[in-house]
Amino acid sequence: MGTGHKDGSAGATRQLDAVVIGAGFAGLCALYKFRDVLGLEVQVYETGNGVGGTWYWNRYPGARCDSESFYYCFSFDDDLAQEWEWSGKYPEQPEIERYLNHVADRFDLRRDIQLATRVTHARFDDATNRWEVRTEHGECVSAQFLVTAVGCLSAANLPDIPGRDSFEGELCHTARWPSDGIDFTGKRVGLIGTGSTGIQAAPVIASEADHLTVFQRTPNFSVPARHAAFAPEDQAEIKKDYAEIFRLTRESPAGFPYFPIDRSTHDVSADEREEILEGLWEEGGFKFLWGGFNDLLLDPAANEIASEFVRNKIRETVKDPETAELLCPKCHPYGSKRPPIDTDYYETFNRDNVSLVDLKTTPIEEITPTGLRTSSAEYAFDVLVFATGFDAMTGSLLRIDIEGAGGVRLADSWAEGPRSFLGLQVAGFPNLFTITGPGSPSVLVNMPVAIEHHVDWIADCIQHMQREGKTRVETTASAQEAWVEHVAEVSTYSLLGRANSWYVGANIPGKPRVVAPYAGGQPLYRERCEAVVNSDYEGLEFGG
Ligand code: N01
Repeated sequence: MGTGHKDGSAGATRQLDAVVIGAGFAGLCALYKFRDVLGLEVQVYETGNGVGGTWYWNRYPGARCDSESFYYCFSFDDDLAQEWEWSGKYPEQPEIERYLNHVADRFDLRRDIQLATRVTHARFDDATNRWEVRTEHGECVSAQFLVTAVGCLSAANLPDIPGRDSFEGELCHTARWPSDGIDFTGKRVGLIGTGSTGIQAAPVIASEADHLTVFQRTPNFSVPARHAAFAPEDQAEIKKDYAEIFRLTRESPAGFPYFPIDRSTHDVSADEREEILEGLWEEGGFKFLWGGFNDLLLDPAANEIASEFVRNKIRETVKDPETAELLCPKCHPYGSKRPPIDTDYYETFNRDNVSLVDLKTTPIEEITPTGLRTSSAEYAFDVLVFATGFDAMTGSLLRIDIEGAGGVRLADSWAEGPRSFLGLQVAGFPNLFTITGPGSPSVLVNMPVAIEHHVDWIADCIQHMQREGKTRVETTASAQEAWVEHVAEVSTYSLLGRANSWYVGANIPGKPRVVAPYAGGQPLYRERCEAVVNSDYEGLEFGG
């Protein structure tokens, strides 16, 4: 389809079929599918100096996957799945980055990826039905389709704490970790944040530093990962069953190769319940969330039983009862904040060189040149680590100035919170597709599974347009409205919106409170996406 030149030289604007923003899991998958399967001319722009997205940026100590390696990967190519060897259940960041680099090489993707290039603007031209895309380097290209593969958790949130820039030691956000690392030996370290990242980082920092002080605003429920290396026979077993494993990931509620058990918490006796919860705890990982009782995220009373089970595990593990109580979440249901899984997180608080500060009772007042001052004490640090998360779901999209039909800006369209059709298209923004956009299950599903589903759906839609000779596709305002209402309604049945979490934008001051991911589960979502295709794309309008 494409007619453009690739050298970016002066003269006619380069004409592309698609621009993809981002070269993480989503961008790599999209490039492969659009270029090698559909035959489109595609340019990928990536801000980082390497491919990998999340797995390029998040190099903090302890960074590792918390879904199991053998299904936190691509399923689109059998040979790829058979060839790649994972070292164990939960690989560390460098291994996943190596995997994504292998994918880039294996499918010769690099020639169409421009690294170290941030897309700053994208403007839709109504007259030509094309996007004009500009980069930080002043390049401008024209593309029929704009596909965002920017990640749900990539716009780092560095809270504007008074005095932050006066700190004279080393200050670093976990999602912008220096590539040569930080040497904690002999250092006094302050760690702000106890989400999945802080919980992964704390044990590793504590094992290296002179002293680690963890600043906790909200305690979190964490379940042990129970990481283990794979033996050769484990890999062989997995590979024998790969087709079935991938099928289950596509059919299960959250993209894992298992389902919740078909009983509710109240269907079983107290003893049996304890036995089941104990079994899930011993097995470790996300099964505690997605493979347990089927009412865990629906029924507050059922949830409280699981929550108390985890609290008791914390009390058993942490020797100092006061610290243990501070670590026990009491103000939100288990799973309403994205629960971490960990390796020795609670055990870390039994070390002599680790202390915990409760920011609920003693909030941070300022960062000083030498450390940090709370309402009750002053702390001196050599290194301050911000594990303070992300402007999730919308941040990475809204940091690009996206202007749709009639000059409407995405930031204005979403001023009251994100609005989309299926999390894939936005009314008023023709030919824009948002991979794992807000309004889709995205972060509530094992991400590579959610990504491959979206890339396939978008590719099918583009093929449909090619067949019909159409150059423009846009969701209708009414289809979008109905979907936004459905997403909001479904979220009322789930406990997911109950906490002040990034799921609802509560971690970013001033952000509208909206449950951004679709909480109806993967099967229902896929059914809706398929129904759109089968109804000749009801909810979308084609033109050109
Ligand atoms: O970020 P978070 P994260 N003052 O937002 C605290 C994925 N992930 O980077 O809870 C003091 O969860 C904040 O406190 P509170 C995963 O989906 C995956 O840890 O808002 N504290 C919280 O404790 C995860 O959910 C992997 O009260 C402040 C913490 O900082 C998502 O990324 C690994 C503060 C932020 O927690 C985000 O996790 C890691 C302030 N001003 C992450 N602002 C995998 O392995 C924020 N906090 C796949």
